[in-house]
Amino acid sequence: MSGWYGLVGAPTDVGNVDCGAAEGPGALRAMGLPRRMGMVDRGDVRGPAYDGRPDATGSRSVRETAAWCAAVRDGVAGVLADGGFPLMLGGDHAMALGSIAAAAAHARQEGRNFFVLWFDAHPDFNTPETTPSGNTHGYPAALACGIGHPDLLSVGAFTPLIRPDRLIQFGVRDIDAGERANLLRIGVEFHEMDAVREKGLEALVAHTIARIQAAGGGHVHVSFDIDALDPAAAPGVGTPVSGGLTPAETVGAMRLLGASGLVRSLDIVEFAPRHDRDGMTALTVEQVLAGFMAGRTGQRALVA
Ligand code: HAR
Ligand code: MN
Ligand code: MN
Ligand code: MN
Repeated sequence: MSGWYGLVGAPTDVGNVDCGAAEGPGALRAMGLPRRMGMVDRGDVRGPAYDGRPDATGSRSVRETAAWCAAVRDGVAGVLADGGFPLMLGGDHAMALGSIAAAAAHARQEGRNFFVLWFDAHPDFNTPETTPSGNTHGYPAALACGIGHPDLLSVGAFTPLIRPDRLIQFGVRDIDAGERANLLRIGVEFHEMDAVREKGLEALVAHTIARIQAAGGGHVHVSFDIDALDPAAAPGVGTPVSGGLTPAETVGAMRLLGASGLVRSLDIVEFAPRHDRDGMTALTVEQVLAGFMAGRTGQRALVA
């Protein structure tokens, strides 16, 4: 198991005009998070500026999103190739197309099953046909499953990057009508907040880990959108939705994921420092990450 974390920053909000996520990586560095957590900072990837003009499909900044995602893909692939554990720090959630493209290719090369666990208030399962906004940060989970704009699908070396029954979502509570139809048609497992309240996040995640282990294990990529958390604990996001995850249950779930030894790559996206209050969101993010890392350390001690 990789002993070092390679931070790849993606300072952009190309997926949603001026939502503030471009300032995320710089703010977390300024607060000293990567250093405190002992990460290897591989710096920021770069890409073009936002151009909000919709194309013929109604999607905004597709070319710019594709360029950023390709840079993220290469940055994350570099960490994996060097034997590290990539932490992609967004940036908006469109960037997950890049990290998932890298993780899926790595999993395939190593002969592992590939799973994605998606923590988010939003399923990000729109296509150009269903999007209400044209914002590409509403697309990445659908793109990973092989549906959506061809110029974005081409960021991956193959498509779909993931079998739809191997994408599992937690905490979703703001689902557009057409996007819900997409999820049901493609066959994605998504746990809305009422199910999380009823069954408990940790129980749901433990069940998912057991299911993955029963399928022979694999490479699990966790894509964590900070707006999955309740805005009371994490107000620093561009698209807050009330009724979200508590920090305590999220830390517990992330600890389980770390301890499972299955997770080999991670995104933390949509941090918008301009909407934060007294550093609350940054602190919550650090706790969530610390829970994950502590779980992994324990797992390493167990197998040592
Ligand atoms: N579903 C809406 C759209 O597609 C809003 C998507 C918001 N996405 C994020 N990431 N903040 O989850 O426009
Ligand atoms: Mn590897
Ligand atoms: Mn998202
Ligand atoms: Mn979201």
